[in-house]
Amino acid sequence: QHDCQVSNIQVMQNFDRSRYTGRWYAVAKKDPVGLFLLDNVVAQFSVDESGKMTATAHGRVIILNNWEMCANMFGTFEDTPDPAKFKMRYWGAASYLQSGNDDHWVIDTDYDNYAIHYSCREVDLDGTCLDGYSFIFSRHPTGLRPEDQKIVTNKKKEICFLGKYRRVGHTGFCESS
Ligand code: AZE
Repeated sequence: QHDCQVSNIQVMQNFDRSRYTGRWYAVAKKDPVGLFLLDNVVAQFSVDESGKMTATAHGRVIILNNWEMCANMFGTFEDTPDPAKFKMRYWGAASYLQSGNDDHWVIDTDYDNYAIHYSCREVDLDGTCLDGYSFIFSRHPTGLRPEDQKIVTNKKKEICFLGKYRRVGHTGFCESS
């Protein structure tokens, strides 16, 4: 299953959103075109009383004229027929931050250690992803466990983003805000 067709990408089977709640540290990311979260990216997922998934995230960004700041972001998730595929509406605590509506797919997770997220913003005419982003999340701020690295590498290959990731550093930049 490596034809790189967005429509053929396998996502997490029987995704359980309640087990996905809580804090996830981004350990690697594949960037989209344009402005993006740079590092210190931490996401917190919740499920409300009605079962709807929401999230907050923060990360270091540089906007406008080299203004470095911590972006505090919010996301709400619209369900789709596939339990691991969502539409995420997102916005920043401040109006000058980014907002949008992206796909948000959970490719794989064991809920306790690692998660692989995928979002294709623009599908090319040939069905491959022209502009997309992805986060590798860990429950541990120190990174992925060695036993999870192989799984993650395989999934990066399956979503055709292998070799396009950068490590996400955690320096405590966003911890005070
Ligand atoms: C994600 C985790 C779930 C909640 C949200 C996420 C995405 C956030 C962005 C933020 C971009 C901000 C920029 C600001 C200048 C997937 C990390 C909201 C894409 C570029």
